[in-house]
Amino acid sequence: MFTSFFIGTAGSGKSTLTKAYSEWLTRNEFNVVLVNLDPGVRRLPYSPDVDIRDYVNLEEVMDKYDLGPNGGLIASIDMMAGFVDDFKEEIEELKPTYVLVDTPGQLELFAFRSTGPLVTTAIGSEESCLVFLMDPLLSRSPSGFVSVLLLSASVQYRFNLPQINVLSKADTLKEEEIDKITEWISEPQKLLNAIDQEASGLRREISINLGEVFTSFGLFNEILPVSSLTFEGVDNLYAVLERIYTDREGLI
Ligand SMILES: Nc1nc2c(ncn2[C@@H]2O[C@H](COP(=O)(O)OP(=O)(O)O)[C@@H](O)[C@H]2O)c(=O)[nH]1
Ligand SMILES: [Mg+2]
Repeated sequence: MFTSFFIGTAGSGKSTLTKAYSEWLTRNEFNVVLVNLDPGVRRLPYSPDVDIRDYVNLEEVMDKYDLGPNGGLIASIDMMAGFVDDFKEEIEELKPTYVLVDTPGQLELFAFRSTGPLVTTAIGSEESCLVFLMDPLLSRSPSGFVSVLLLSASVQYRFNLPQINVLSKADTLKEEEIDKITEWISEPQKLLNAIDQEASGLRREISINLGEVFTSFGLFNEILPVSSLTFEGVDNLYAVLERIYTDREGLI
């Protein structure tokens, strides 16, 4: 069982990529289970096989504890922890080869509360990987891209699992923008040079020091431009995930 957790800021394209990747896997005759972990989502682009909303209902939580939407979401996510065993059982009964987990809309609710790491540990397998979606709009400018890398590093630090960085909605970027961003990853000095031109003072100093931090996180290894609309890069995503899963199996 190979588990991928799709994680990223609100609107970065997690649910849509979960759907696109499952379609790609199904087309290639793999056995896939789709898991929705967002208790507050009203409409999903796919129909989940396992759904947190069957266990925790946001509207009911809001009514029961007299909470607004934000408080209700936080409470719902915290409650999720109580159902991880049932959840795991439901997934395992379906005997999937691939498990795709769509995480809650707001990254911070999942990543920065205790539930996130608890759930990835409980329902993940030895072969688990995080797929971190980078917002294309923010990734276009050098300083915006540094912010995105910081967020990715923060998630990696929090979960301590193998992590792939995906440049999401690649179809919304011009080819030269994709080339520039991939170049920033393969040749970090170019990112630092671009920051040198864009930022000044303390922000510039900090960005340059961050270069070393990103290197130690392995963030300058690879970024995968992927579009759920055109399916560009989805085969690459599969190849990179396979490489990670195979490498891990080799370690066991
Ligand atoms: N053009 C384009 N739009 C996308 C892509 N992926 C997602 N979107 C759109 O971005 C919005 C947010 O996507 P969603 O998957 O709900 O984001 P989530 O909050 O991270 O789950 C929706 O309107 C999607 O249709 C993509 O690859 N290309
Ligand atoms: Mg979503």
